[in-house]
Amino acid sequence: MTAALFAVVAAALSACGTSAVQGELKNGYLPHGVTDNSRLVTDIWVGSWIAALAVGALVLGLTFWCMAVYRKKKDDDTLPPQLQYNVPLEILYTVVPVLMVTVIFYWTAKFETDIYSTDKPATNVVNVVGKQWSWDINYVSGSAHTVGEHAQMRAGKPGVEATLPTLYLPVNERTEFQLTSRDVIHSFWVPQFLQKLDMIPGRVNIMQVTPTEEGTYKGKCAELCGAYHSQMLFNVKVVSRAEYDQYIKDLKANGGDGLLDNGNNRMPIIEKDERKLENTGSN
Ligand SMILES: [Cu+2]
Repeated sequence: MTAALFAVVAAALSACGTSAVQGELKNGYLPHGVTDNSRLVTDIWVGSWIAALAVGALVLGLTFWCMAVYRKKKDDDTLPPQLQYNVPLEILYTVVPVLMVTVIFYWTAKFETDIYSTDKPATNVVNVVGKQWSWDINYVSGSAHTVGEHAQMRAGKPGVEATLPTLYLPVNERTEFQLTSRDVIHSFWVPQFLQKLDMIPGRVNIMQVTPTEEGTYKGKCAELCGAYHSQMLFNVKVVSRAEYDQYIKDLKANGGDGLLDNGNNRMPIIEKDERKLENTGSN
């Protein structure tokens, strides 16, 4: 049964042609990932689904098989063999799920450690600051900043998207995001990065990412943070190093010189975490 299911899934996956819809099935309907972590995230996502579907098919298959084979027959009032209080069976019921959870836990912990590792040196450091209901961006490495304004979506009127705060990133360079909040808990989420991290008042959370494809992507707050949470949006532009340097230069010439102070946050950053921002000089 399991082997048959794997064959079906494998056939479905390998049959993926150029069609966009089938391509999405191949990624387990995740958005197309655009960082060096995307392959890993997609693999654990698809692998988990295959394992879950295999277990589901096995359990449902055995259930229906029992219902069909051991159904009550006409004029047969004898009870089938009763299997309750069967110790070996009960041990099996316990050991198998524990093994399954252990495997899921092991791989999740291993992948998560890899994906959120901050061991490699980053060539670009950005302090993204969440606030009700927009984003301030401190380009620490370039010593420049932008101040986000709460977007008025006005029931889907066109053109608003272009007014959203835009985070620029150089392509194929490791960027370290130092995530802070001015007020309540927010969450820094670029869906196509396939990973996100909370922004906690008083804390500095760190996530490193290497965007591998130039383009414009959507960013959102992923933590319900008040009345206009749904309008807490931003754009991400992944550009060449030259374009990035030009952008920072323009920013500095147009009032965005230097960094915004995290000392203005409603809750000061706790001492232990201050060191994470120290090298940035933004405090
Ligand atoms: Cu928020």
